[in-house]
Amino acid sequence: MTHPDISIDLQGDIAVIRLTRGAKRNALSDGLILALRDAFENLPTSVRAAVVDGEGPHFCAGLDLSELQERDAGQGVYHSRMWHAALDRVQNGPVPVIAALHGAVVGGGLELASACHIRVADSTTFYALPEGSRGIFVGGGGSVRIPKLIGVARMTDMMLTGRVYNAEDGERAGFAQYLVPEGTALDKAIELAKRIAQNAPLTNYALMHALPRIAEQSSDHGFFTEALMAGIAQNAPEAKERVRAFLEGRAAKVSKD
Ligand code: 1HE
Repeated sequence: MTHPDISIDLQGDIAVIRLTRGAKRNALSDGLILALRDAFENLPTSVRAAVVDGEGPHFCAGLDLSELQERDAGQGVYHSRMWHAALDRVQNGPVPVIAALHGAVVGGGLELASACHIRVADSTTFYALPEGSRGIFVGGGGSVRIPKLIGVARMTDMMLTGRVYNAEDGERAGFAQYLVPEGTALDKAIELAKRIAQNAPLTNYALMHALPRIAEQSSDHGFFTEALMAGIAQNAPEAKERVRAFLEGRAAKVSKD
């Protein structure tokens, strides 16, 4: 059973998960957040990579402000933890996830985008954290994930001053890894997902689960974890076959084109 504000389109080994609440700028109600969690928890095992996009002129307007009723402190904590659990399923779910961005990527929408592994933005994209001017704070993991993309200083500035980054400045600042012409973010994201789906599953697993942890370890621990992950990955039969294929001239060379 899917939620009316979400659709899941299986295209071979790719899943395109779309927010379909365009009339409300894909504002994330509690129901929609839980539906996102369920979608990532229940992806068919045949899926090897996923794309998240949003219907209509904007990727996502963030938290559904109409649901922001009077909560006491405890309820606020539980609400934030619900978002954390859902976006953890995006970041640490079964497969790499690519966000296809356009229009507003603001507040909780930016928190969702930052839980994905790659972000592709079209030229209409803009980024903001209006929490600062709404008198609230991020609650969907933004204070952990967004500084990893753009740094603490930029995030502080955005929240203190309401600064909005356009697509070009946003790409330079580190929000997105790809900047593409208007209307082409989804196509580019699907192209990348198809490429990612061809990787050895253990390589994708290492990039999702080992790399972020290594990046937070001390150098000494990081080198050791890296060595363990390298040993495990190269021991897989698929890795041996891929190396053999290159040595026998059956695999593509690295090319700059
Ligand atoms: C909404 C929301 C929403 C639109 N919650 N209903 N996020 C924000 O502070 C961003 C608020 N939204 C906006 O600034 C603008 O809507 C947009 C720049 C995203 C888009 O503007 P526009 O002119 O294309 O659309 P609109 O006319 O403003 O909105 C269309 C409808 O969507 C309208 O409802 P309608 O019934 O009058 O048609 C809007 O009320 C509705 N809508 N955004 C509820 N966010 C885990 S903590 C995370 C904390 C946060 O995310 S705080 C940031 C919240």
